[in-house]
Amino acid sequence: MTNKPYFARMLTASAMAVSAAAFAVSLASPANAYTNHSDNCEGGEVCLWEATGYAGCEDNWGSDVSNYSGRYYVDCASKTINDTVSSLNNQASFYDVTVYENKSYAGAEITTDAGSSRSASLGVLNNHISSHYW
Ligand SMILES: [Ca+2]
Ligand SMILES: [Ca+2]
Repeated sequence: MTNKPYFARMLTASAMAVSAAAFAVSLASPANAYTNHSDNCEGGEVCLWEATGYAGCEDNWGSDVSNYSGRYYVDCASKTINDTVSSLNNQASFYDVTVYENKSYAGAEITTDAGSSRSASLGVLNNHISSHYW
């Protein structure tokens, strides 16, 4: 996998964003660069991996997803996201993201701060996440 959340990569991306945007893009909309369910784990997204340590199948979302059922990893078309996520990375600059045990943001929950990740610390939610909310 090439989508590991190195802090160096994040810093580089931030520096590039500042210089490239030249403040033309509103800083009040930090999440507007994401692309849901794309090939890459990008800024403004929560990136989900099927295995611990940011390994295995991966998917990425910049918006809320109320039900993982029926959704599949972008690079593993036959692998369902529901109840299989074991690590994640919050690539947002400002927003915390909360993952939930059940669909519709219900059940046990764990919040991950902006710019933080969980390599193997999802606890009871390991292989049980079914929705996430920004
Ligand atoms: Ca898993
Ligand atoms: Ca679940």
